[in-house]
Amino acid sequence: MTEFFPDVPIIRYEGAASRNPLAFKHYNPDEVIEGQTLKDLLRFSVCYWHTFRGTGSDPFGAATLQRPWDDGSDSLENAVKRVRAAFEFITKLGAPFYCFHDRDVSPEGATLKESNRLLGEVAKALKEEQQKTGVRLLWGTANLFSHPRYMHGAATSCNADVFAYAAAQVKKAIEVTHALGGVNYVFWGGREGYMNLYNTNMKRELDHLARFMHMAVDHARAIGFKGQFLFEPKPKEPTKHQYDFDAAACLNFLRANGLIDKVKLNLETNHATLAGHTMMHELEYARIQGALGSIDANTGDLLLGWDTDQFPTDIYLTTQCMLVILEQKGLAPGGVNFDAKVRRESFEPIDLFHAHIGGMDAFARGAKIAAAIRKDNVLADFVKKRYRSYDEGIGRRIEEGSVSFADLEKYMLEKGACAPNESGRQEMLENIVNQYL
Ligand code: XLS
Ligand code: NI
Ligand code: NI
Repeated sequence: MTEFFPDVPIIRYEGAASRNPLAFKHYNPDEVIEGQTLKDLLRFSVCYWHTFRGTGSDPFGAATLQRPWDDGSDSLENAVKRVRAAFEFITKLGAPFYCFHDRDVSPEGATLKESNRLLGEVAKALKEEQQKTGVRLLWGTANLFSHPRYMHGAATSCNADVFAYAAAQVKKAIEVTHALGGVNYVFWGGREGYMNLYNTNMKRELDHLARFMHMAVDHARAIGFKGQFLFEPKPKEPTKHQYDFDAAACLNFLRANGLIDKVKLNLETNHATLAGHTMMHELEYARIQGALGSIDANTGDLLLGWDTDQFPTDIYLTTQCMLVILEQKGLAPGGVNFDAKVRRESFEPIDLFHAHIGGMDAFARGAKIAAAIRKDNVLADFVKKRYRSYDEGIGRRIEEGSVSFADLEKYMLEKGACAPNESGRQEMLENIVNQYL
């Protein structure tokens, strides 16, 4: 089992006092938080695309990352070898799940038939490793954005053949996800958006996207896939206008198209901030509508305006995420997937371990801090009290829907003036939260 990372032992929990960079300081998988082990609460997942297909190239420079097991070729042999390296990594890390796009794990063939065959071959190796290690598939997805055929989008392409090709690709990806026991399937829009309305029929594109999702869900159900479908919001990249801009845009799309009971959201931190929201906002917005399915855990850089997909290390951020996640008792069948990549300067394989250990520790610590805040009810009590005017009297009648504008006018004419406002105490609450960090 130490073929690819010979210098790395199984990563273990050593506690906060440990100075071992290859040990968890906070992620003790067996520790129980609000009735669940951290392992079950967080359901960590390693993403295949950044961790095993990332090269470190950027628009200004070539690949930098050293991946000795990868010969850089598109051969099936190389793809299978990569699977072995990936499972050694995931197992040593102790992550219970992984995720992939079809084209991360297997190469694109000259024809659809050949691509499907290659994916089927690699899936055999994935299945074998899953059985050997007990690692499970959190979600599968299809890459509908890299190949030039998707230049105008996939389900929203102006070219019906491209729509058909994308459908065939997703059909296969769902089948492979099902065969590997995947518990979710993700739609990320990729190029589903547009650059300029002069050449775009927005109505038709959105209708096509809805049709596409319905067909995907129908096919999945027909073959017996019981996993959860997830839609991942992302603004700006790669198109100027993404149809899946944020949680609000995605939920509106799902609701308007009869998909709201079939598809939940997979929320990513860096996408939230690019959309001008905090991750906590996106999580809460989805949660209150029963649509918080899973998360892509990463972080952006406030000084850089693009999707930098960094590993999350900010305890303040993870605490805020966990406050919302604990409120809905976890994410299962979703999980915490590290859709994150090491910097191109962190080019050694060992950097992959440091990055994931840090992310897992940051979330474990955030979970413990959030649980402590929740145990003392410091925020919940304040919020409850803040809205108490709706618990009785006129407020209660407003919430019940038993008053009209005319009733409210009468009420206010009689009363004359509003009850005095009370301070929002934002600074005090921020100070209280800091006491738990
Ligand atoms: C890209 C997205 C992508 C999805 C899966 O920015 O985050 O990685 O998570 O297609
Ligand atoms: Ni993502
Ligand atoms: Ni991203």
